[in-house]
Amino acid sequence: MSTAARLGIYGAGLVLAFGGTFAIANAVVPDDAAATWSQRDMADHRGSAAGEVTPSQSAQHEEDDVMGVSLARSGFAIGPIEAPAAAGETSALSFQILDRDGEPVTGFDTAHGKDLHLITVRADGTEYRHVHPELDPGTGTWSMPWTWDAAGSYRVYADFTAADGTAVTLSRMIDVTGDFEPRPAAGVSQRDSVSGFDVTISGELEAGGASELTVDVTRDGEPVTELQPYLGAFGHLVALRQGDLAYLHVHAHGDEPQAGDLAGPEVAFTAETPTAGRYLLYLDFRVDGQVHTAQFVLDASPREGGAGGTDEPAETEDEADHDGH
Ligand SMILES: [Cu+2]
Repeated sequence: MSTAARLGIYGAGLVLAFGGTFAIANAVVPDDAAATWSQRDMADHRGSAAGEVTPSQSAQHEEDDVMGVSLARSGFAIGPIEAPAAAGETSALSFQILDRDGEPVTGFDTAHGKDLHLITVRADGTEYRHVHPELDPGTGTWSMPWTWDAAGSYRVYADFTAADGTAVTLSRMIDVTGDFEPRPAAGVSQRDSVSGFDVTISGELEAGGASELTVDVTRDGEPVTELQPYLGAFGHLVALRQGDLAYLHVHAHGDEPQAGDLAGPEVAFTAETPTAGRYLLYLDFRVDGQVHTAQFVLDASPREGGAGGTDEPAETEDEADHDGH
């Protein structure tokens, strides 16, 4: 038995012997010992959850510094979100971005054509929305009319660039009451059909680096070449990590298009994928002034898996029937 484990039992004995609270145990245990225990606990939890850890699983355990899973970062915080409590009710959705002093922030920098991008998604990856609330510059309150279409737990992201140029994505969870029907986890999907458009995404996500992704838009089997600029590009792609809904950096290729420019049928992006695992992707694109959203699900391969070897992982059925480009 390790010293730390013996100390642990000794600590537990103290609690029993003195009938004390956890606060007493903490008070008599040196801080460094407590730190050792919590590290050991974390290691135990990983081991028991994953069993024998394979290289590909260990890639998923790599520490990463992702955006969008915290309500505070880089000196900013997203305050409580006011929103309709139940599905189908209409009122305002509103919140403030707060600075280190807890004061509402009233000055922002424009990025992708807007001062703040609001993304909402249900915990199961459905009910995605990407919208742009209005700022009341007097109070720092962002708001817009709002109705939830379905009950459940949602993550609400605020993606903005502060006046000092810091790009931040903060989020909060919010529960919406009503009849809740969770959807089963989505499988890998590289195609979507929305409003008569067929959209395909190609490219391989690789953990720990930047991956090139290309979307291809057709309508009735014909390439769509009338993609209009939307949010500073010919499409806006958001990627969320399944499991914690971390928010990834995705950049559109090319210079910012001007009004009146058209493009298509292909649009290229670079996505930074922190870990192996499954990712949910949402593409907003605009044709004839209408914005449509296509959804995809991709798996990121572990970094080690592709290094140097020629043995590619076996193709899934979905990939096998997907003609090369
Ligand atoms: Cu936006």
